[in-house]
Amino acid sequence: MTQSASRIVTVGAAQLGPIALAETRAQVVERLISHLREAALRGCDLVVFPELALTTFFPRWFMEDQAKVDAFFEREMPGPDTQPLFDEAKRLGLAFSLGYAELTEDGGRLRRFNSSILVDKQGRILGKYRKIHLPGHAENEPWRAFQHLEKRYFETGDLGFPVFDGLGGRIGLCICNDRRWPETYRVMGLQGVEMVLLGYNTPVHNPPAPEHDRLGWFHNQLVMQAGAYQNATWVVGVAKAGNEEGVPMIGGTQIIAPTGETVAVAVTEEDELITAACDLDLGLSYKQSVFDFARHREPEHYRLIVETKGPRQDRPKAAE
Ligand code: CDT
Repeated sequence: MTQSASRIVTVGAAQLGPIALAETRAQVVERLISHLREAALRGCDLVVFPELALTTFFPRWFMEDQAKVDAFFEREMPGPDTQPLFDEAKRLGLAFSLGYAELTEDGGRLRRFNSSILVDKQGRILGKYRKIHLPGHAENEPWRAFQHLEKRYFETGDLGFPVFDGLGGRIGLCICNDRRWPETYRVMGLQGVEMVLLGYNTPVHNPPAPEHDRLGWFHNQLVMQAGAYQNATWVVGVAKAGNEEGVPMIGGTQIIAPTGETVAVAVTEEDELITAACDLDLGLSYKQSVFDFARHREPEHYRLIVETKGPRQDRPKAAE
């Protein structure tokens, strides 16, 4: 039997500890660059940074002054503060993914997204994703210990769940809350995704459902392992962790194989790089057997998934 060349992508999952409100972009970029240098020493091809990796997680505050909100957004990528990150990654021959708040002008209208980009080893932006599953709420809710105003500050992403050819494979992007939804992974799975890169900011405490608080770490691992196994893909989940401006956030940065097994996991809630050599062909046997979608999926019975947003009480027929 002839064997094809192996497709190993060595990944660095670059967990960040808290970013203080007072920290400047330049200071944060220095931390990201330290991760890049460590990743290069450890032989990485790709470094994955968290969601909204350039500032503190600002949706925890209600702000009426739009100028104050916009100060957390990037108007260009790379811009003056992020160019050094692109330059150093290129110098080191590293691809990377980065989450940031994107402010863009579209036909004279300002639009704001919670975005993530994939940058190749030459410093070119290969692809962009804009977060679709925005959690939280849109109005100030002062009863909460802290706010989660993603529904106020961002529009729903308009780029679908894209998969990009890069690093010798098929790479998908999603962001934080997306990881809890099986549709996220399946839409990428149907495009042959081989590695999903995602960053997150997950507070330990969920004000509307404090009974979930003790399960945050478990749910994080549960959903990413399920997404990996059920779609025969690597999943790289990267936290911004620790106590950020008085709000504790989970760590649990991990690299998960298409078997559903976690192969590397962070043990701190600080800046910490974990790495793994990921064989993109490891998912093949799953894609050709139990998860051979073309043979085994039954989409005519899944119509409710796209036809209905919330649960329906009228017991419709799944297929007609
Ligand atoms: N950033 C982000 O999407 N965080 C959410 C918190 C959910 S509770 C409002 C998450 O799913 O981790």
